[in-house]
Amino acid sequence: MLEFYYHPLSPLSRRVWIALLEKKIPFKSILVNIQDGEQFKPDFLALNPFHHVPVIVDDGLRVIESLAILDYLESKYRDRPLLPQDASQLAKVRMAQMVSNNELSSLVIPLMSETEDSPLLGKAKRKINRILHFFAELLADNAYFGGENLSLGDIVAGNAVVLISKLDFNISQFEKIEQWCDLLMEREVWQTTQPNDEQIAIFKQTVQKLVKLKGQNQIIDKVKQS
Ligand SMILES: N[C@@H](CCC(=O)N[C@@H](CS)C(=O)NCC(=O)O)C(=O)O
Repeated sequence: MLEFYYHPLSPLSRRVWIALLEKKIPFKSILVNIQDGEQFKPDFLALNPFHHVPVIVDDGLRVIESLAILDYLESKYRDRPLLPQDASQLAKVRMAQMVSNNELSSLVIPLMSETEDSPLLGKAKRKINRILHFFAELLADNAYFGGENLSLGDIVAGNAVVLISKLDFNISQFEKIEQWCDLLMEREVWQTTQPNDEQIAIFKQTVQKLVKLKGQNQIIDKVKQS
């Protein structure tokens, strides 16, 4: 059976977790306790030398990198497709996925670690505004990025936007985005995988600790490039 190495509070693990459940692929989950540094143990490093979750092992094939895993699952398990066939719908799904991955994901860190008066926090929030405007335009009158059906674009972007809405960022000024988040959260799979407020508070503390440990430089660089 497919093995899924994950941590429930890892947003990038949740991308894969949601896809596995939405596609109803049978899998065995294996918790990697990244809060206790389990990802640095030799057994796990043999699976992913870059010490990140998620990882899957399927039919003897090891796959790392959440986006590569999502493509693999989509290509191998054809039932309940999460990518549209139509070229323009596919372009929208991929744009949502890539903008979320390349522009939005890193902004979750300043939201969790910076104080209210921090210029970095202000900059991150302004960029999140731009991204949510773009997502609202991309969704237009559709329920999801790819039309009427859930897609990988919704899984990758939705996972980040729902998390942001639970942090210090009010999405209510974006009516379309709020409706789309509500639609996602009506799905059973999203309710199963969504961390509760207490878990989000723990995640926030962990991120703050990591930021202190690694220093601010990496975050500053990422937000400055934005
Ligand atoms: N590019 C990777 C990044 C994965 C990643 O950064 N995972 C985090 C959790 S969200 C992690 O494992 N952190 C622990 C560590 O890096 O030591 C992917 O998309 O899968």
